[in-house]
Amino acid sequence: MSKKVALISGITGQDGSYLAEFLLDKGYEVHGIKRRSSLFNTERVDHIYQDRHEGDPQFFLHYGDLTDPSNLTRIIKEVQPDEVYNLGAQSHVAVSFESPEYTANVDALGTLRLLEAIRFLGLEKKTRFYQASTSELYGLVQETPQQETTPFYPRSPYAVAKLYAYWITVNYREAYGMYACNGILFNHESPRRGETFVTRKITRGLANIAQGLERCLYLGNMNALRDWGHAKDYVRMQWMMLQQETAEDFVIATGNQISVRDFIRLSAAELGIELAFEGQGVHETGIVMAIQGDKAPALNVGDVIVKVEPRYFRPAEVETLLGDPSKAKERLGWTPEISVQQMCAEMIANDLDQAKCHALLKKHGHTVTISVEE
Ligand code: NDP
Ligand code: GDR
Repeated sequence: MSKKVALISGITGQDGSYLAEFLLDKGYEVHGIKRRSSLFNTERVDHIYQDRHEGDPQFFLHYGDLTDPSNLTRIIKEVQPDEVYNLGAQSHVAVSFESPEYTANVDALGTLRLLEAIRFLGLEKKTRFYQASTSELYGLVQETPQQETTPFYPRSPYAVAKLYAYWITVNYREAYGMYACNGILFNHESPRRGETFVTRKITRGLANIAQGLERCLYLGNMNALRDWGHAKDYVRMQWMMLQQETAEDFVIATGNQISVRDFIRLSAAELGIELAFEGQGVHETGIVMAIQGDKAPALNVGDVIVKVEPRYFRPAEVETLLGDPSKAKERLGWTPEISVQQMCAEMIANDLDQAKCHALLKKHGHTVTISVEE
């Protein structure tokens, strides 16, 4: 049987990199769309990139952008993919309030452009399509836990754009008989998570503070509740969804929920720090109560290392999300294998290694700049 060919938009992102590894392990030829950038932006996939001039490469990158329809059509024509995974997006909810039109262009119309390119090229019976839908669609939740039938109520320009993408995917399935489906994924994280999402901001920030590279972590709403899973578990499910007889939409979640504040406590505990929270709202702080071990040499008991900063509050917040993954479990046999505690430990270990490297460089007189702008 000939090799399957997959095309991934958003290959340079968290999920794109894990999915590429997963598909290559399954014997796929993997193509990805990357954006032109003034700096290298392939850090997450560099380790799987092979020199095209050597060996038998199975991994290919194409310059492209979800805002550019002719470019997308050309890539799909060239690649003739069996499976398209649309993971590319302006994926930051807070940023979508700053750039709503761009977010709509990429996240909503970008999805339409890919679907239309497949149809225009006459590939609608060959190419299967996965859309990266999101728990943000539930926004102001109408039912808990959220499942495939729960009504949507998006609360940000990002979520509204993703609502369009969700329905246009359903529409192409119904109108043209395409194998097109939505994975409604709840938050998933990893050491490759972008530095400005809250979990990574916390693990990276606390590791830097423990090593004396930063003084304090500034956060927004610490009461927000999320159902956090590991990206590796979730990309496996993205693939499973495209291997069924008929295309269907699935909720992917762990079925457990913790608050941002709990995630801070978990992360601090991994660093041997006991944190207590005092005050309320914008006056809430996290104070070091005890330190065990030698992972946080730069800290003293009594240090204030977490503060609320109102500029991180969102114009409209999603306070709570909790998914019900029963359909995925029953129909596809999928269960998440990595707990939030294990994931947090992995993220802290990764960020502590980096912080230690930076601290060592600093000790030896090198200039170390830590980017903290979010
Ligand atoms: P990331 O932000 O890590 O990655 C987004 C990817 O999209 C990057 O490769 C980025 O490129 C690319 N991209 C951004 N804009 C464009 C554009 N105009 N044209 C082409 N590519 C573009 O996201 P994740 O990996 O975390 O998420 C993957 C998808 O899943 C996204 O669509 C996200 O909205 C969705 N999702 C994510 C969840 C999560 O918890 N992680 C949960 C539910 C849905 P570059 O590297 O150049 O910036
Ligand atoms: P989210 O993830 O908005 O759920 O979207 P994020 O990690 O950005 O926020 C989660 C919750 O934490 C609160 N929060 C903060 N968030 C950030 N980024 N920075 C802060 O300083 C901060 N302080 C508190 C937020 O208000 C929010 O309630 C992610 C993205 O990956 C989307 O693309 C995806 O669709 C959804 O998850 C599911």
